[in-house]
Amino acid sequence: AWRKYSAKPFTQKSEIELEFVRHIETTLARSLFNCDELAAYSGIALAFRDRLIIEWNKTQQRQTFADQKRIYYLSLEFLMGRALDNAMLNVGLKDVAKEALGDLGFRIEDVISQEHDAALGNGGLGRLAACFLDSMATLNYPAWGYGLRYRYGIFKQEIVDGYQVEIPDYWLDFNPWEFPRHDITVNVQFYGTVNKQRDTQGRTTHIWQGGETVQAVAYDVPIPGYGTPTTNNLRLWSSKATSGEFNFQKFNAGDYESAVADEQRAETISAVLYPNDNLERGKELRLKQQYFWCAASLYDIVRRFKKTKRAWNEFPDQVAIQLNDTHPTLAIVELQRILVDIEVLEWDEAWHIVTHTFGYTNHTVLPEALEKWSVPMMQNLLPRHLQIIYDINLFFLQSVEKRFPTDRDILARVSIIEESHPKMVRMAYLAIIGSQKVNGVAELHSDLIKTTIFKDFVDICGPDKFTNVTNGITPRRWLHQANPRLSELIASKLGGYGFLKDLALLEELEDFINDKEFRKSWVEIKLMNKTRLAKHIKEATGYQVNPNALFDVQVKRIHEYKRQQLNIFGVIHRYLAIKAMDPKERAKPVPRVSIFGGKAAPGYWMAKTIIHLINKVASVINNDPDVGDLLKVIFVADYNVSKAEMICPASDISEHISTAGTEASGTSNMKFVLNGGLIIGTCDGANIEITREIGEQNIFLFGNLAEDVEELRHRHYYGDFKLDMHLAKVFDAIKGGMFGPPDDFAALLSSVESHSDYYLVSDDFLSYIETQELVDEAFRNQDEWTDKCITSVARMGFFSSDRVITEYAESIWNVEQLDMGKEN
Ligand code: 26Y
Repeated sequence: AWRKYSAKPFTQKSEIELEFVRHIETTLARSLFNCDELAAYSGIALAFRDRLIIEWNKTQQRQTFADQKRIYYLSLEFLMGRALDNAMLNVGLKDVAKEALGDLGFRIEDVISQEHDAALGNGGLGRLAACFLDSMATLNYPAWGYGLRYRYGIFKQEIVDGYQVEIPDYWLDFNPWEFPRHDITVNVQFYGTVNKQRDTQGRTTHIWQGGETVQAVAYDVPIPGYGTPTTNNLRLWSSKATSGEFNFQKFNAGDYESAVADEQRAETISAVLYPNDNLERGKELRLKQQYFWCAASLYDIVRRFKKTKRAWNEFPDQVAIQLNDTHPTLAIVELQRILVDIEVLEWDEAWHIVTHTFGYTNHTVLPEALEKWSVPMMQNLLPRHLQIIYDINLFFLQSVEKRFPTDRDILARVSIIEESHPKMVRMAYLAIIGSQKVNGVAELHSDLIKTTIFKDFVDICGPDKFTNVTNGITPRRWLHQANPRLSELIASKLGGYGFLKDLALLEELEDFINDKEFRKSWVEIKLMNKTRLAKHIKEATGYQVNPNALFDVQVKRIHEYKRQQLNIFGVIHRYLAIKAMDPKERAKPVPRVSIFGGKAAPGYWMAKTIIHLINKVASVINNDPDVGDLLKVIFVADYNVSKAEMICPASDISEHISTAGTEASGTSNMKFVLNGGLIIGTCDGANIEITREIGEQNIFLFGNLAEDVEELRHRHYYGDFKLDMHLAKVFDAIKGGMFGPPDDFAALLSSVESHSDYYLVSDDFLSYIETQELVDEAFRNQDEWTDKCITSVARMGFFSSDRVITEYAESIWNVEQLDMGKEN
C-alpha cells in the first residue's frame, strides 16, 4: 500500500510544469498572473528540491541496507554557491526545465541568476569541501558532510571610494535547499566542572556537570550526484536555546529579559562565519562553534553506528572521519570522551578506536594560520576535554621519551601543550597524534610539511603516516555548468559527455588540434565568454573593456602571500612604460585588461590597502586618454562562486603568483586552465603539477624557488638588499602622488622596502615583468596561443576531484563505492 502512494520523480516537461504551478499557487500562495523571475526561481527550485528529496530518501535506504563503511567529512566551511543549475544538470533535466520555463514565459538564465549563493566559506578550503561532496555523490560513496548552518555567510563586499565595505550576508530568507529536522537534535554542554566518581566495579569515572546546554538542530541539504540516483546528505547544525530551559522558570519569575538573552546567546553560536582565511584569532566564540559542531556531529555518527548493534572495536571498519584542517580537531577528543566516560571503555581500547577512525588534511604552512587555543580558555569552556588532552599528551610524550632518550628538547618541541604564557594547545599536533593518516594537498606542500612544521612527527610516527593527495575540482560545475558551450563543443568531438565522469578522456581532444572548424569554434567560445564578462564589467563599474584585449585575471582572497601587490605594481610598471612611449609606438603593446577580485578579511589592514591601491590605479589608468584600450584595470566587487563561474571561462591568462612555498595548492589555477586559459605563476602548490601534466611550454613560470626563500629572507634581514630598479620607479610614482595621497600606501611600500620584504616582491619583480612580456609576445601569435590552450585542456584530466576522492577512498578511508547494480 505504501508503494502505491510513494512519490515518483518527474521526468518530463509537462510534469515539471505541473509541479512548478502547484508550488507557485500553493506552497508560495501566489497567483500565476503576478509571477516574477524570483517567484519563478522559487517554483522551479521547489520542484527540483522535491525530486532530490525522493532520491535522497532512497539513497539513505540503500546505504542503510548496504551497511558499509561511511565517510564523514567534517568542515567548518562549505562554499556551495548556487544549487539550482547544479541540481538540474546533475539530474540530467536542464534542457527539459529550460523548455518548461520557456513555455511559462521565462529565460532559464534569468531564473538561475535569482538564486543567492550559499556562501558558507571563505575560499579554497570551503570550495574544496563543496567539490568533494559533488564527487563523493557522483562516485556513489556513502558519505556525509557535517558543518554549521551560519545565519550569515561570508560578507558581501562593496567598493566605496576605492575601499572595501562589508555588508552582512543574510541568506536564509528563502532557501529551498534545506530541510529543517526539528526531530534531530543534540544537546551540547559547555563550561561546568568535572568530578571523579567510583562506579559499582570500583573504576574511576569522570562526570562533567553543570555549565550551560545549547541545542543543535539538524538542517539537511541534499547533494545530488551527476548521472546517478545517489543523493547524499550535507548536515548543517543550527544552535538554539534548549527548549524548556528557555526558560519558563526565569520567565515566570519575571526575568523576561534574561530569558531572552539566554536564547540569543545560544543562537549566537551558529550566527556568523568567521571571515578570516589563513589568520587565526583565538576568539572564544569560535572555539564554541568548533565544539558545538563536533559534539553534535559525533553524537549523530555514534548514534548511527549504535543502530547496527556492532561491537565497539568495529567502529573504524564502519566510520571514516576526515578533518578538513584542524578546525574539527576537538572531534578526536570528543570521541575519546564518549568512549571512556560514557561507554566506559578502557583508555587504550578507546584510543585505538579513535586513532584508526580519523584522517587529518593540512591546508597551510603559514604560521599565523595554525590553530592554538589558550589553556585557560579551554579549561573554562571544556574542562573535561582539557583533561583528556593532557592525558593524550602524557602518554604520547612517554612513548617519545622512551624512543628518543638522548634528544633533550624533543619533548618540548612536540608537546601538544606549548609552554608559553598563557599555555597553548597546539591543535595540529593533536590532530596528527589522533589520526591514522595526515595529508597535504599538493606534492610540494606535502613535502614541505614533512620537512618543516611536522618534521619531528615524521621521525616519531614514521613516514607512512604522512601522504599527499593533490587537490582537484569538479568538472561538472567548473566546466559543464560554468562553460556550457565549451562543454558542448568537447562533447561533440569526443562523442558525448563521458568526460564529465572520466576527465582523463579529455586527452582525445589533442587529436583535433588541427581541425579548423573545431579551432574556430574554440576561439569563438572564448570571445563570447569574454564578451559576457565585459558586459558585467560595464554594468558593475561603468568601464568599457574591449573583449579582444588580453584578459589577465587574478581572483582569490586578498592576502600578502598571494601577492596581488606584485600584480598591481606590475600594472603600474606597464602604465609608466605606455606613458613614456612615443604616441606612434603605442600601437605596439598588446591591449590588456587587468582584472582583480577578492575579499580581504575585515581586520586585515594590509590586504585592504592593496584593494584600495588597485582601485586608485584603476581610476587613474581607465580615465587616461593616452592609454585608451591598451590598458584597463578592473576590480570586480564581491567575488564569489557564481562570479567565478562567469570569470573563469573568460580569462586568457590568470595569475597564481604566491611566494614559492606559501600556497598549499590553489584550485582556481585548475579551473582557469580547464576553461581554456593559460597561467602565469610561480613554482608553488599545484602549479608545479599542472606544469608537469600540460608541459612547460604551455605555462608562464617565473620567480624564485621555494628552496631559495629562506636564504633570500635572511639577506633582506641583514640589509644585504637593493630594491629592484623597475620597482623603485613604480614606488616613485606612488610616492609622487600619482594615485592619490602617498600616505595611504606608505605601509604597503615599506613592507617591501624595509628590512624584511617577507614575501619577496622585489626579488621576483624583474622576473615577473619579463615573463609578462613573454605573455604579450605569445598572445600576438593567436594560432600558437590556441594550440597551447587546447593542449592544456586535453591534459587536465588529473585535476578532477573524482580522482582525488578515489585516492582518499583507497589510501586513507578504505571505503568502497556502493554497488548500484544495473540501475546505474
Ligand atoms: C584558523 C582559521 C582562521 C582558518 C580559516 C580558514 C585558517 C585557514 C582557513 C582557510 C584556508 C584555506 O582556504 N586554505 C586553502 O586551501 C585550499 C584547498 O586545499 C588550497 O588550495 C589553498 O592553497 C589554501 O590556501
